[in-house]
Order: sequence, then C-alpha cells, then structure tokens
Amino acid sequence: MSAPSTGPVVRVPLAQLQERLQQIFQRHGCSEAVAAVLAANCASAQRDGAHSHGVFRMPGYVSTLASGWVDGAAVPEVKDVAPAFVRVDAKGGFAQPALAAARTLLVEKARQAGIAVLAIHNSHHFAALWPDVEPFAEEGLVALSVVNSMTCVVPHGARKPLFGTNPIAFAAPCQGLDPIVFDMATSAMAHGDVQIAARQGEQLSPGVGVDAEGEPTTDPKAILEGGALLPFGGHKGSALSMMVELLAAALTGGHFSWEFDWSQHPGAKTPWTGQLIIVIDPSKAEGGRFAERSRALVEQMHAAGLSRLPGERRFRERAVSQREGVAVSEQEWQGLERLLASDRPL
Ligand code: NDP
Ligand code: PYC
Repeated sequence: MSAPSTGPVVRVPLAQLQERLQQIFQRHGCSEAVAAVLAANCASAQRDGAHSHGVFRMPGYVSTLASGWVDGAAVPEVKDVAPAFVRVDAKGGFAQPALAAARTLLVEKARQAGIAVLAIHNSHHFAALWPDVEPFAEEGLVALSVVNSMTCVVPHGARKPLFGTNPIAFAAPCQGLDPIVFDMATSAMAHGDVQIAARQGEQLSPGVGVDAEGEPTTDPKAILEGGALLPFGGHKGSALSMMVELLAAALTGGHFSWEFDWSQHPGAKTPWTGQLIIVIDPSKAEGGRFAERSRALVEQMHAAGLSRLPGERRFRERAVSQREGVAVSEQEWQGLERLLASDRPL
C-alpha cells in the first residue's frame, strides 16, 4: 500500500468528505442511490488510509462515467435462484449497489442455510474489496469475496498478461476485538499502487513487474506503459488469481479480465467483470464458538511474536480519522473541488 500523495494535508470530517463525493458522483451521472453507495465506499477507504482506492480514484470514476462505459444510474436486478444462491445482474452499473440490493436476502439465506452465495455479473468494481466483506463480520458472519479486474498480470510461466489484479477479501468476527479482515490483490502490487508510485517518482521492489519487452523492471512507468505486473508468490499467487477468474467471472456469468473491450470509450477505467461473495453463519458450526476461537487464534499469534494483524493498520487509521478528521492532501481536495465545479472530466 503506497503512502498518500506528498504535500500539505487537510483533515475533513467523514460526513463532509462523503457528502462532497456524493455530489461529484451525482454531478457526473450517478443516480442519488448509486452516488450514496459509492461515496460511502470511497470515503471509508480514505478514512482507513486505503489510499489506492480512496479519493485518488475519483478522477477515474468521473472519466469513466463521462465515457459512457458504465451506467451510473443502473438499477440492479436481484434473482433468488436457490435456497443458498442469489444472482444479481448489475445492468452495466457498479458492483456495490448490486451488493446493497441483494444484501438482506443474502444474509437471510446465510442464516437459514448456514451458507449463501451472491454472484454478481455485468458489474464494474473500481474499489477496495474489504468494505464489501467487513460489515458481515460485524454482524457475526464470515465472508469471502473475489473480484476480477482488467488484463495486466502475466500468469506464472506465461509470456503475456492475461489475469487482472484479482483481489481476495476475507472477514471474520473475533470476540471482543475488531473483526479479522484481510484484503489483497493476487498481483505482486495493486495497479493503483503502481500508479501512485509512478506519480511520486518512486521505484518498485524487484519481482513486481515486467516492461513492454517482458524484461524485469522496477520502474512503475514501464509497467504501466506496455509492461505488466506479476502475480505475488510465483505459481501460488498465480493459482489464486486463476481461481478468482473462475469464481468471479465463469461462475457469475461476468467477463473474464481480458474479455471486455473498452477501446471505444476513451477515459474508461473501471473493469467490467463480476464478483462473488460467500457468506457463512458460524453459529451453525461445531460448538457455535467461532468468534471465541478466532480470539484464541489471534492471542496465540501475538504470543508467537506477531506485531500486526491484517486489517489492524486500517482500524488504527480509522480511529485517528474519527478523532481528527479524514486526511486528504490539499492537492486532492482541490481536485475534488474542480471535479464538482466541472461537468466534464479534468
Ligand atoms: P496490501 O498488500 O497493502 O495489503 C494486503 C493485506 O495485508 C491487507 O489486509 C493488509 O492489512 C495486510 N498487510 C499489509 N502489510 C502487512 C504486514 N506487514 N503485516 C500484516 N498484515 C499486513 O494490499 P494490496 O496492495 O494487495 O491491495 C490494495 C487494495 O487494492 C485492496 O483493498 C484491494 O481490494 C484493492 N484492489 C482492488 C481491485 C479491484 O478490482 N477492485 C483489484 C486489485 C486490488 P491493512 O489493510 O491493515 O494494511
Ligand atoms: O488497484 O489493481 C487495482 C485495481 C484494479 C481495479 C480497481 N483497482
């Protein structure tokens, strides 16, 4: 995860940031309902210091909306297809409003059957994945989600990019503590972090990507301009990325990361793919003591010397934002003002 852009920072109350983002989404073609969901998502990423998917993403959302690639006013269609399976056609809109539309039914099914699957297709996901799973853990459920993105990752052992950066997010309740949450791209680095590194003139670690000739590079610009990323962990990350393609696209009816053509929509940035969410009710499991057992695991990890659990940095940043306001660079705050004032992408 890259640092926020350098320079002076303003601290803004979360509600004010969210309202500003909602106004921008509405100004650039989203319905009020869609704008509210996306603004809450993007503001919470900024609040938690998830900078590659916070305010940094707003110009990309706006240019995509202007390009006609995504329908910011789409009304998702929810289908109750089986006792533990819900399908949503996002109708060419964003994935988060599709999840919001199906959420009550999904939770009802998970509580009844012990497990339920939500398969979203015809959807665009341009955000961090943890906001999609963390709320389930807050209500005592376990959730796993995968989403595929756009071709920019060379499968292990291959020569050309095919997979997306394909993140996996997981959330589980933990007795008396914040939920256990991890959310990670299956590429060595998220595409957003490569963009931030390029903008800040930083070099990357070896093993992250290749240039246009397929040669290893540490230059983020070489990765972005004709090069590609590599999976994390060699063949292991590559297998997980393949799994994400299967679950998020093949199983949902969405596009694989290489199956959509946005070339006729200059400015389009949001991958048109699919998303799968699996929700489990752990009260049905042996002993019904899942959250207690999670806590025991965390305690043992700390006893073994662990100093940082996945998700912990975000919860720490969240606490600071709640006390002091959400940090936004002055440059990005001014950028938001320009997006609000303009009726075209900047
Ligand atoms: P990171 O590598 O920054 O972090 C991955 C996970 O590991 C997080 O849960 C993080 O917790 C945890 N973590 C990081 N460092 C440590 C450490 N030293 N010790 C313990 N835990 C650690 O994330 P990525 O760069 O892989 O992904 C960034 C974001 O990009 C994600 O939110 C992802 O969903 C998003 N993304 C979205 C895509 C899309 O198509 N919509 C595509 C690809 C990525 P913490 O959060 O607390 O730092
Ligand atoms: O950071 O890899 C990424 C990404 C792709 C789509 C949205 N974010």
